[in-house]
Amino acid sequence: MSFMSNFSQWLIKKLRAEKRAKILILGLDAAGKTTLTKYVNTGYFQAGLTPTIGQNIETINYEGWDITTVDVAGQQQFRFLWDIHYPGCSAVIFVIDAADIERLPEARDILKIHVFDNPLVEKVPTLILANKQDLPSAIQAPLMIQLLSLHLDMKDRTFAVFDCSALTGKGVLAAFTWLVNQLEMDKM
Ligand code: G3D
Ligand code: MG
Repeated sequence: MSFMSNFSQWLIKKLRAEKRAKILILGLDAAGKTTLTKYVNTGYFQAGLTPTIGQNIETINYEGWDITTVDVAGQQQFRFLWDIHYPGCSAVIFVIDAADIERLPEARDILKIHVFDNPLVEKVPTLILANKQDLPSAIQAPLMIQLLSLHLDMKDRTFAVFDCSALTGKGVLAAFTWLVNQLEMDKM
């Protein structure tokens, strides 16, 4: 059994033990949300997933684990619709394509609207993933924090930025370990 399969089983067990955790995965289209979700789910990379076009909501249900992925890009006029997902959410994961520097301002705008300025998630931990670290041009966490002004905007929030690759799996374990630990602490 591969390391990631072991990891997936460990994660599922851990979240089951914690009863139920609804985790929203937000981010621009093509950031890697579906790939990441499938990776965590199965323990391996899946190429050729159907690209997200327009409004896209995916829900993955495990016995004790409920992940809803929400693609928010280009949906400003429908923003009110996203609000139905936030209540009861235990954590937010915001996925960024760290190799797509051109879209960083857009990612920051969406992060601001849906996370920084969103009172519905102000108390939940936020995991920001600088995804696609397998690509040489990917920006790493310390610079990402500066470019997105996270050290200023998120100073009153529980958050962390992790480098990862949903393609190789590198960094995914560390990131989800942080998230699970936050969920456990919230239950104490
Ligand atoms: P989304 O769900 O956020 O819209 P997807 O994004 O999961 O559909 O991923 C968009 C594209 O990025 C996919 O490629 C996917 O394989 C790729 N991708 C996702 N994560 C990584 C990563 O960590 N590294 C690299 N190099 N690519 C990644 P295609 O070619 O199918 O569009
Ligand atoms: Mg998708």
